[in-house]
Amino acid sequence: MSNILLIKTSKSNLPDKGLSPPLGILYLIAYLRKHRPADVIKMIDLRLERDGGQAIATLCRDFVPDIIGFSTMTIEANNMHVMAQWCKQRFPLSRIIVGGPHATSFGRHVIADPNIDYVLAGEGEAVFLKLLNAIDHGSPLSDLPGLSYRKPDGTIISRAPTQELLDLTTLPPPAWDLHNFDRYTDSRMSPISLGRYAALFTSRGCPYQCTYCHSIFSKRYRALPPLQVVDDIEYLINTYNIQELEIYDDSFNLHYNRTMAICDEIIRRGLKIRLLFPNGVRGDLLDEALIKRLRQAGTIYMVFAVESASERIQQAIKKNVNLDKIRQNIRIAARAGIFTWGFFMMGFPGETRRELWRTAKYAIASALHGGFFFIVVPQAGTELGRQVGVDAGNYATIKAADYFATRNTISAVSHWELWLWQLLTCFFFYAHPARLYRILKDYPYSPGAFCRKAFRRGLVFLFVTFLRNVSDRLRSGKKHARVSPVDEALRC
Ligand code: B12
Ligand code: SF4
Repeated sequence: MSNILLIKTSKSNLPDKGLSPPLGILYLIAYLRKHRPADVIKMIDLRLERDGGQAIATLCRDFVPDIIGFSTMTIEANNMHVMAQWCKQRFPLSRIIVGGPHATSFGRHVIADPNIDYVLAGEGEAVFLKLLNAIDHGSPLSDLPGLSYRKPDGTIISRAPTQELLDLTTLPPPAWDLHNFDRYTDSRMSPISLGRYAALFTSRGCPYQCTYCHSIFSKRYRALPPLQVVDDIEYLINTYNIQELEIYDDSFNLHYNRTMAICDEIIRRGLKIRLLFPNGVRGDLLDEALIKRLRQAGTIYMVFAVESASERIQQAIKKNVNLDKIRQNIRIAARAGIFTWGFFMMGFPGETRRELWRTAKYAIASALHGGFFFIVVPQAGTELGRQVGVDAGNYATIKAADYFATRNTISAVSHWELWLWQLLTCFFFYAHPARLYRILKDYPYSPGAFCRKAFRRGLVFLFVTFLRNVSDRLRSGKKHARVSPVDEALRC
C-alpha cells in the first residue's frame, strides 16, 4: 500500500484560462484504484493555483506521499523541475516520477534532473502500475518499457515506450469523483462553449502519419464500442449534471459506421447534451448524412483540421487531406447549424509566400465561422522535429513553444514576415462581413454570452499575443535578423 500524490503541472504561477480536465491523471487514478485498491491517492491541478508549493503543502498537511507523479507538457517543463525540487526537499523519501507528453518527448533529459527518480514515456496506466509494483517488491526495473532511470553509478537507462497497448474496453472511466467540475466551467479547449462540461477520449491513437504530430498513444487506433461511449456520456449527464462534452480524440470519426452508431444511440436514448470537437475531426472522412446525424445528436461545434491549403505541403507533412471535400463539408456543417472552426498551420519547412497565400485564401473564402492560425512549432519526438533537428541537445534552451508567437521560422520567409502573414490572415478572415454576419446569426448561445466571450477570449487574447510578439520581435531582432532552422526554432 502506498500514499500517492499526482500533480498536473502548470506553465506559470498564474491561474490558466485555457485548460481542460486533467484527463491523464484521472485515467491513471481510475486504473490504480482498480488494480491497487489499498493505495491512498490524492491529486492536485496546479493550473488552478497561484502558489504551487503552498497548495501542495496544504493538501499534504496530514499526508506524506511515498510516490509523487507529475503529469507534464513541454511548455510546463520549467515549472515542473522547480516543483520537483520543492517536493524533494520537503519529502526526501518520496519517489518522484514524471509522465505525460513531455516525458514522452524528452525522457532522457528529464531524468538528468537529480530530483527526479523515474520518467515514464507513452501510454501510462499499465506501466505506471508495473513500476509501482516493482518499487513495492524491490524487483528489477530494467525491462519496464518507456522507463528512464539512473543506475547507482549514474548511468542513465532509457527504454522505448510500450507497444503492449491497453484494450480500452478494460480501462475504467476517468476518476470523475475527484474532479471539481465547477472550477473548470470558465476554462476549456473550445473557444465558444459555456456551461458545466466534461471531456472524453472515445478512442486512442491515430493511424495517419502527419509529420508534426505526437504519438503518445501510438499509431495503432483503438476505439471504444459505440454503446460503451454512450454509456459513459449518459453516466456523466446523470451523475454530474453535464451539459456539454468536449471530445478530444485524435481521430474520432476514423470509422464511419462507429461514428454513425454513436450518434444513433445518443438520439435513441434522447440524451440532452451539446457535443464539441475542439481537437478537430478528419474533415474529408465526413459526408452530408453523417454531418447531419452529428448535428441531430447534439453537435454544436466542430473543428476542421486543414493545416495547409498547399498540395505540396499537404504531401510534405503527410497529412494528404482532400481539400475540396473539406471545403464542401465545412459548408454542409455550417448550413446544418454547427459552429465550424478551422485549424491552420503557417510556417512549415520551406513554406513560400505563394503557399502561405493559398492557405490564407482558402480560409478566408471558406464557410468557417472561426479559425486558429498557428505557427508551426516542431515538437521533439516527431518526424518534423527530427527533420529540423529538434530532439536531443536542445532541451536546455526549451522553455515554451508557442503556436501564436513567431520566435523563429523554418519557412522560406523571415519570422517578421511570417508573423505578418499570421496577423493579416487573421484580420481578413475575421473582418469578412459575411463571416461576421454568420457568426452573429449562428452563435449557439445568447448575444450577451457572445459579447463576454468575444471580449475575454478574443480581444484580450489577441492583444496579449500582439504584445508578446512585439516583445519577441524586439528581443530576437537584436540577436539575428534571419533565423537558422534548428537551434533558433527552440530559442525563447
Ligand atoms: C486537451 C489538450 C490541450 C488543452 C489542455 C491541455 C492540458 N491538459 O494541460 C489545451 C487546449 C489548453 C491545450 C493547450 C496546449 N497544448 Co495541448 N493537447 C491537448 C490534447 C488534445 C489532449 C490532452 C489530453 O487530455 N490527453 C488525454 C490523456 C489521457 O493523455 P495524457 O495527458 O497524455 O496522459 C497519458 C500519458 O501521457 C501518461 N501520463 C500522463 N501524465 C502522467 C503522469 C505520470 C506520473 C505517469 C506515470 C504517466 C502519465 O498516462 C496517461 C494515460 O495513458 C493533446 C493531444 C493528445 N491526443 O493527447 C494535446 C497536447 C498535449 N498539447 C500539446 C501542446 C503543444 C499544447 C500547447 C503548448 C500548444 C501551444 N503552443 O499553444 C498548449 C499549451 C497549454 C498551456 N498550458 O499553456 C502537445 C504537447 C506536446 C508536448 N511535448 O508537450 C500535445 C500532445 C498535442 C501535440 N501537438 O502534439 N492542449
Ligand atoms: S494530425 Fe491528426 S490525422 Fe494527423 S496523425 Fe495527428 S491525429 Fe492523426
